[in-house]
Amino acid sequence: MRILLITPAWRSPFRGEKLKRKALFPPLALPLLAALTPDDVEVSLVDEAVDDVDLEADVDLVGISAMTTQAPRAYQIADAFRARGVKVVLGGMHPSARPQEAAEHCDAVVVGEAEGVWPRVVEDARRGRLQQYYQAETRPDLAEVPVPRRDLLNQDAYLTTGLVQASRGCPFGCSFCTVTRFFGRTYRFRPVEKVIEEVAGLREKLVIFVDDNIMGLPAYSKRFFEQLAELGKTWFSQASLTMLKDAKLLKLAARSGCRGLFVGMESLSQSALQHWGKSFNTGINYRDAIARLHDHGIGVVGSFIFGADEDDSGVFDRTVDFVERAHLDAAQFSILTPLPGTKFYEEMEREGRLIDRNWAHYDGGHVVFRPRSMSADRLREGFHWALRRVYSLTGIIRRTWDGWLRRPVFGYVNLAFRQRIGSYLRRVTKKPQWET
Ligand code: B12
Repeated sequence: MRILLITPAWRSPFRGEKLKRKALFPPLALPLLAALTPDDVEVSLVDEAVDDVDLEADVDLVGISAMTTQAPRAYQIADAFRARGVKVVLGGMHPSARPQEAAEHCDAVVVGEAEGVWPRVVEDARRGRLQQYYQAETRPDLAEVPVPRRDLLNQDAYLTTGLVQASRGCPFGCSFCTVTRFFGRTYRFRPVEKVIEEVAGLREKLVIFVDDNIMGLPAYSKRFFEQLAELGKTWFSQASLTMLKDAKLLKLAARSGCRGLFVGMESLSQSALQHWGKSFNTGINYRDAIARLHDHGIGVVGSFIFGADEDDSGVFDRTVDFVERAHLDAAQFSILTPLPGTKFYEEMEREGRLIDRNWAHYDGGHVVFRPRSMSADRLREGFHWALRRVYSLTGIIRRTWDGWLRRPVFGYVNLAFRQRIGSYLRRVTKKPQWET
C-alpha cells in the first residue's frame, strides 16, 4: 500500500505568485502521521510550501492536513485525487472544526488528534471499508506519541527540521484561539524522558518547541529544562506571561538554551483582553515583562491583534509606539480573525458580522468580519502601515539597537521578517513598501 501525506500551500495557487522553495519549518503533523503508519506501508510526504504535489501520483491513499487558511487548496487537491478514484482522508484543525464541510471533499474525515485513529483508518482503507468520520474515544496518551519520521522530509528545504512537541493544549481559553476548543480544555504532557530522547537524537542544534505554552505548568517545565540543559541546544517556543511569576523557571529556561519566545500580548487595551478571555494578561506591565526576559538573554516576539471592538483607529500608532519603546525583538501583527471552532467565530456569526467566508482569507492578513470601531478599509490600511513602519530599516534599528550583542539571532529574524513582509506588502498594496 502507498500513502501520500500532504500539507497544502497557504496562498500561492490563489494569488498566482511563484512557490517559494524554502520555508522556515516543516509541518510536524506529516512526519508524525508517517511514524503512526504501519511499517508495511510506503509513505511519502509533500509540503506544498517547498515541493509541488503530483496530482497524478500512483498512490492508494492520500492524507491531507489543513489549517483553515489552507482549506480551499486542501479541497482542490482532494477533489483532484478523488476524480482519479484515489481515496482521500482529511484531518487537522479545519476539518476537525467543520467535519461536514470537509466530508464533501473526501472519503473520510479524522476529527481531532490522529494517535489511536490513524492506524485504523489505514487498515480500513486497505480493506476498502473507510468510514466517513473517525474520532478517538479518549484523548491519546502522549507517552505513546512516536518520534516523527523527519527522515522523510525534504532536508534542504528548511531552516531546521528540529520541531518537537512536549505538550498539547493550553491552560487558558482565549476566545479567538482554536487550541482549547480542539484539545477540549485538556493540557497534556509527554514524559520528560521521551522528549529529551527525541531532542538528543536531532542532528540540528536549533530546536523549535511547537507547544502552545511551554511554561504553562512550571513543575513540568522545570524538570524538562533541567535535563534539556545537558544537551546544549538553542531553542525557541511560545509561552504566556504567567511564566514571569516564577523566577527560577525563567532562569532554567535560559540555562537550557532558550533564546526567544513568542508571546501573545495581543492588545494594550485591558478591556479587549477581558473581552477575549485573556484576563491573565491584564494588569501586567508589558515593558517590565519584556525587560525581564531580556535580562535572561531571551528575545521576545510579541504578537498583537488589531480589530477588537475596543480598537479605534488610534490603535496602530499606540501599538507601534509601544513595540518600539519596549524594544521588542520582533512583532507579529495580525488582523483579528474569527477562526471556525472558536468562541469568537460563534460571536461574529450570531451578530451577523462575518463578511467574507473564503477560508483562504482567514490568515490574519484579511478583514473577514465587520469591525465595530473603524471601517474594514481602515483596519486593513492600519495593519499594513504598522508592518511597514516596524520592519522598515530605521524601524528595526530603532527597536533593536540595544540588543544586538546580547540577542544577535534577532538581527537575522528581523531581516527575514522584513524580506517576507516586504514581498507581502508589494503584493497587497500599491503604496511604497517602507515608511519611516
Ligand atoms: C507551529 C505552528 C505554526 C507554524 C507552522 C509551521 C508548519 N510548517 O507547520 C507557523 C509559525 C508558520 C504558523 C503559522 C500560522 N498559523 Co500556526 N500554529 C502552529 C502551532 C503552534 C503548532 C502546530 C503543530 O505543529 N502542531 C503539532 C502537530 C503534531 O499537531 P497538528 O498539526 O495539530 O496535528 C495533529 C492533529 O491535528 C491531527 N492531524 C493534523 N493533520 C492531519 C491530517 C490527517 C490526514 C490526519 C488523519 C490527522 C491530522 O493529527 C496530528 C497528531 O495528533 C499551532 C497550535 C496547535 N496547537 O496546533 C498553531 C495553529 C495551527 N496556527 C494557527 C494559525 C491561525 C496560523 C496563522 C494563520 C497565523 C497568522 N496570523 O499568521 C499562520 C498561517 C500562515 C499564513 N500566514 O497563512 C491556528 C490554526 C487555527 C485554524 N483553525 O486553522 C493554530 C491552531 C493556533 C491557534 N491559536 O489557533 N503556525
